Amino acid sequence: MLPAMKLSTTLAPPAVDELCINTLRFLAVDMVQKANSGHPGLPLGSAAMAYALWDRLLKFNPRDPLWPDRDRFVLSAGHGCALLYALLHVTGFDLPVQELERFRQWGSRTPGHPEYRQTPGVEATTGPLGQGLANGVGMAIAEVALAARFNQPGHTIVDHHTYVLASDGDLEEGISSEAGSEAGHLRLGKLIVLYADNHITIEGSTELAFTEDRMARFAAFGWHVQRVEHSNDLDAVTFALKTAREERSRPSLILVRTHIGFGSPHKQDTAAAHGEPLGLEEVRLTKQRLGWPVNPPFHIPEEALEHFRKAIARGNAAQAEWELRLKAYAEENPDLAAEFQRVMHGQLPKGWDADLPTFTSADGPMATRIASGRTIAVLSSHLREMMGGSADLAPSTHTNMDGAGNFEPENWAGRNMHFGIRENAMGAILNGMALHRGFIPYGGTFLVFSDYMRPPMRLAAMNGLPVIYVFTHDSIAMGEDGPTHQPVEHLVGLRSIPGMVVLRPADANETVAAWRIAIEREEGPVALVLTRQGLPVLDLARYPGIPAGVPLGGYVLADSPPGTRPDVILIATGSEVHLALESRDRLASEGVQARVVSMPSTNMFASQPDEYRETVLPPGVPLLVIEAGASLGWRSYVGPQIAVIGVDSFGASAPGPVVMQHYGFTVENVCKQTHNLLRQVREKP
Ligand SMILES: Cc1ncc(C[n+]2csc(CCOP(=O)(O)OP(=O)(O)O)c2C)c(N)n1
Repeated sequence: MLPAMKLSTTLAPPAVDELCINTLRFLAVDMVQKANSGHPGLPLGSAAMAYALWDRLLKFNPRDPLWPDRDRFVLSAGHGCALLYALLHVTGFDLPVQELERFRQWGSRTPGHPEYRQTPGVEATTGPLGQGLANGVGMAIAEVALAARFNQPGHTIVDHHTYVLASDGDLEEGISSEAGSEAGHLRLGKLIVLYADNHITIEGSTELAFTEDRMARFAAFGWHVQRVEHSNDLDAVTFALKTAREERSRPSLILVRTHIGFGSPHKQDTAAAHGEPLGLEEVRLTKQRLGWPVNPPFHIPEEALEHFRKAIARGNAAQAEWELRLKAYAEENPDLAAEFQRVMHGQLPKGWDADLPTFTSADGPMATRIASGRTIAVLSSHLREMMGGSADLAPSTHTNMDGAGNFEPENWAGRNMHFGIRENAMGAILNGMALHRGFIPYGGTFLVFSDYMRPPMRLAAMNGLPVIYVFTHDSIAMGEDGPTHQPVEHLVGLRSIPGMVVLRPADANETVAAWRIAIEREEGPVALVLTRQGLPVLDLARYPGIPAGVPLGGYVLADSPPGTRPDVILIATGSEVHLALESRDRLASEGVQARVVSMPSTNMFASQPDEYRETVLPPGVPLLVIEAGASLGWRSYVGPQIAVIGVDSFGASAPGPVVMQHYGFTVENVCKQTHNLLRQVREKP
């Protein structure tokens, strides 16, 4: 075993620093021990380098955790959150020690992994490894883009860094390569990653599975890389951080050799320190070894607290100085200053939706991806804060903003982002941009590849981040590319994410309405699910209910004759709405009166009051759902008298209409299924 004490004494920092670092270490250890759950190893090993950053460089104000020009700090290795909570408490955020004592308990502000909005000072929800690092890339992108837009000669109001503390797991996850490559390409010089290189993961040594040269890897991505031999060497860590800050044209990786469970006589440098309490006896031994009183737990020496709390004065002063700068800026640039405040608060400007298009049947057939592209063109001319792109599919997803320029190192004012074929990083970068604030971030790909982006989408929903996804090629109707490219289970999968609004518009006008919802939604992400194939346009002259109906999630598009109760209700989404309308006509000629309900968003429909839902779907009227996606979900969703024409197997390679025909998306089949359903209902009411 490594001679732990020797390391700490040979590299002993000055007394107050050591006191502070040990305060962090043992707050974390005591939190985990009291909860009898959590991860003490990373806090013990990384406390010193985190302290160097927070004490000597990080620009933050515990009294105003959301100060716009603060540095961002993301603990990508979210399992080490006891360290973050300790830092937040001692530096004076609104996180009393009682909250540390309630680590991982019901209703506490110290959940098992950091959760955005739960704890002041937590910049991002982390825990799924790699995501935080990529969030950091998004934040750094937001910073340079905001600076490019708002800073004026002689007036700098956006100027902060993004720091990430990452672990082996973060770097093992593929997303770190996606995001690392993108960050290097973009030359995000104000992104600094501290990598806790402790050679240990859950199963044991990193020798088991992680032997590449990490520094060479990041250097190859275009990063500036440095190595610090010991986390406890505060001066070396500080020097590396300062060097990283001076490096303006490359993101920085600082590999810091840390020792998991530092100080623990029996667990240091072993996986046993990673994810379980040290145990009372080992806590005692570790405290003794590092010269810490065994009791009471949660001990914070006054001298340490006093030192940490200087962060408040520092933060207040830094913010006050920034506010003066902002004032001077506002005097010379009143419009820009107002705009800065507006975008940072996520408010929409007056008239943002003034020129939204209305399409007529003469515009059809039109794919909803095309309608979306046209809508983006209008929206982006009013909403300068729209920034986004696609994972190398812009010509197909129609996500490019004409005239908005490319976001690239030579032009950080550009708004069209090129994520490369990196969906996972794209999602996490969008999250980072939303977390940073100042933008309406969006990203596009084929619906089938939303799978590659599921982890960050889940976090966007969990964090309530207003991120917009543009998913095109939304069903088996996309055709020839075959089952690998034909989404089936994706709609139900997306709908199953709590807080995710999924909208699958039926035509160009529903698409405009869907975009309006996406832009206005502040509480969470929106997935727009769009067709590759052309669709008839539902003329507002004939279907005036569309603009008001779409925000309700589902609405009556075409009804049975006035005064009659429908025999059946055809519920359809997206492209299948047209099939429902055609089938309704045919059914009428066969003596069956059908109502057509367009349901672009099941989630939004589900959140309407019962009275409304019952006017759309009166109890007792049989339902036939038509959707080119997995049928799962529909039955439980709308009730017993229901049949579903869906896709419960993978698709097939052939022209889209042929595939649709083979899978039963035909007027004939809809009519046949309707008759079957009505028969069943009659026989078994
Ligand atoms: C995507 C993802 N997969 C798996 C896990 C479970 N997990 C938590 S920590 C960890 C690895 C721990 O190793 P390391 O990242 O080096 O952290 P340390 O041991 O230094 O605390 C794993 C696999 C996770 N949090 N996220």
